[in-house]
Amino acid sequence: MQHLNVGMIGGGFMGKAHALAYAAMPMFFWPAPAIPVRHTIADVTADLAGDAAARFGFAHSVADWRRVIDDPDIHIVDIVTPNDSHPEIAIAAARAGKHVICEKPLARTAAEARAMLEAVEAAGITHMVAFNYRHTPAVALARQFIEKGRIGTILNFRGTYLQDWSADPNGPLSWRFQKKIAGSGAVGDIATHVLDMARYLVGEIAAVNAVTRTYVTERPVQNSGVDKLGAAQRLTGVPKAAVDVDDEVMTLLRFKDGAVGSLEATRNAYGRNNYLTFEIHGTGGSIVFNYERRDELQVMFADDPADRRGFRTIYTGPAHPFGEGLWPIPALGIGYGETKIIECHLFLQAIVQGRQPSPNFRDGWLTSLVADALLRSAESGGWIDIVP
Ligand code: NAI
Ligand code: SOE
Repeated sequence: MQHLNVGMIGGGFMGKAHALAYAAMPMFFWPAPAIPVRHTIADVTADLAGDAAARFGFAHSVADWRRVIDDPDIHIVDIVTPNDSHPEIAIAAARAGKHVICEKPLARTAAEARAMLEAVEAAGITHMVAFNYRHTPAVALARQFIEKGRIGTILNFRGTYLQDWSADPNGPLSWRFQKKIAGSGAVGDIATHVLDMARYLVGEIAAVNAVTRTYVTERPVQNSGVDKLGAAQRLTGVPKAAVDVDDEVMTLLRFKDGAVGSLEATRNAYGRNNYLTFEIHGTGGSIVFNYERRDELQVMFADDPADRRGFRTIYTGPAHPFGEGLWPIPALGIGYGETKIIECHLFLQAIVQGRQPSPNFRDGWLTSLVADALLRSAESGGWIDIVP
């Protein structure tokens, strides 16, 4: 069986999730398309990279990502760094002929994402953007119902992504609050996940009309060296610095095919944790999903007998998308890790078959175009058309 050597750049939260997926993917999907080998991990210092290698099972560690790109033994470059470094690393990796998977958002702006797309297309390598939530079996099942016409013509989409990890003003100033690193706040960080779902399930978005708000305009500065997300942390009695990104975005959506929609994304909604939801109504039924109950998909079909009308709950399992590789009984529990294992499987399958997986850098760029439009609409106070 073919072995593919992975060079990972970044040893933080997503480094952990992707490393877990490389280790576990062949245990779930067998025969695996190829065996991913955790070859080298890079971080910004030798200590951070060394720790990450020991923890995540990489054979080698380096303190400069360029050494991963220059290593002829590496086949895959996995970019799990903050958003500002995605373009430079991805473009260098593509030019060196490596296959590339890059975390979301693909870049800080659509212009950066476009340059990345051009580089990977010119290089002819396989590329993927890590919008993993669409790989939740219940979400893929929703798409199957839609593709089979089971809910008819889609009328509307209501999407939310609500979290509360940044509601406390004493939560630290991580890179996610700094425009020069993140590009934007809730827009790029979490609204893009909902936009990816909307594109996957309903189709291209033609126009948006958005408002954004920043509720906490300065935050305590961390001095630990390792940037903490801030979910469970409060820092008091230390200097503060400015937040220059949005905390929340709300928008109306117009889809190219005529459907309408709405999206709300905030990291300041006390009591909501990873409340990534959608509700879709069609001429033939409705579909409801909530990531906090991700084993379940609720469906209602208009042609159900009159005395049985109402939502039913389907528990995903072996009969559903990706079920052949996951657990043998429905509702044993799909986790965040499983979505990354499925993502890894789809990526390696595409590499071995010499084609592009979904979502790839084109999807990443199209989503960035909508994210840019949200920010421009919030500034101008009106509808913005999305023109690819
Ligand atoms: P993090 O802050 O936990 O980890 C980033 C790591 O990259 C740190 O170890 C940092 O030292 C390292 N790093 C920074 N610049 C580097 C460079 N130039 N070279 C090598 N290493 C470098 O960040 P996290 O949460 O892992 O986020 C990384 C990316 O993943 C972001 O783009 C974020 O938006 C995305 N993300 C996606 C998620 C998803 O559900 N798909 C979930 C969380 C993050
Ligand atoms: C923080 O909002 C965060 O880690 C995002 O960066 C991820 O993309 C999301 O999946 C979970 O929350």
